[in-house]
Amino acid sequence: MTDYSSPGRRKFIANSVKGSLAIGIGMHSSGKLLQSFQPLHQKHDMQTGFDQQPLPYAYDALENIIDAMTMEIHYSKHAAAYSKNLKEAAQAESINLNTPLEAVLANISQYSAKVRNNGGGHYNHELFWQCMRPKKDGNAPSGNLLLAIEKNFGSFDAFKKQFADAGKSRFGSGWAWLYADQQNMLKIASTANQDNPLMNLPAAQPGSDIKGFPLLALDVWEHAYYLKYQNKRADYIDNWWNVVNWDYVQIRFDKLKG
Ligand code: MN3
Repeated sequence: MTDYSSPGRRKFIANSVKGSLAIGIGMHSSGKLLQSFQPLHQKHDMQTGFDQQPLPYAYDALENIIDAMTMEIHYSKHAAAYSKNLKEAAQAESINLNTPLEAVLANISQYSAKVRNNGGGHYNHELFWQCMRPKKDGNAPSGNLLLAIEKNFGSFDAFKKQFADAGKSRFGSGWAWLYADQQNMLKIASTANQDNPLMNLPAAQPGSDIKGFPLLALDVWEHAYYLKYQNKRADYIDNWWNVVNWDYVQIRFDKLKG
């Protein structure tokens, strides 16, 4: 039960309101100019906490696209470490653990590399698990999401090719994204390391132009596929389409209207 009357909670709400106003006039509370950044974290029922949530299926549920051992190590070691390290960094940098993680990411340039790497790492993996489900024949989006994909990318196949290319061409470790930009246009991009489209990266940094609300996330770090696919990242991506949870992507897409 959330205690809205507690001093800490009131302070958080006051700071949130102050933050929203600051964003509204294009200024950060420190007085630094922001690049017309929208308060994306206000999509309230999509907010992410700092704790790792249970995996929504068993480790072997995505066989034979992603093997059980990869899922177990990925979830219980790699992803668990991002959450643990994020909480450590948050304490060290006086970040209120009741803050939605999206709000921290939207102001990531204020924080350390540890918050950026682990905050992104935790957020991205929480999203990634939800973006998958057991293999389904003819797996594809439908309805208004499919129409939007066709409108933005020409066809579902053209979208898949462009998205897969983003993942395949990411040098080193990173992610491929389908996201909605600040005009709610669908875009595809790849980010390095654990960066994501929610982050307000300084203009000079790679990926600073990728800003919006993430709809679909693909982890292309080697730890996501190496046990089964070794150096064949392209095969991992091609197979991954079979386990994409389009119902979940649709839920996120529907939030754009609100
Ligand atoms: Mn990973």
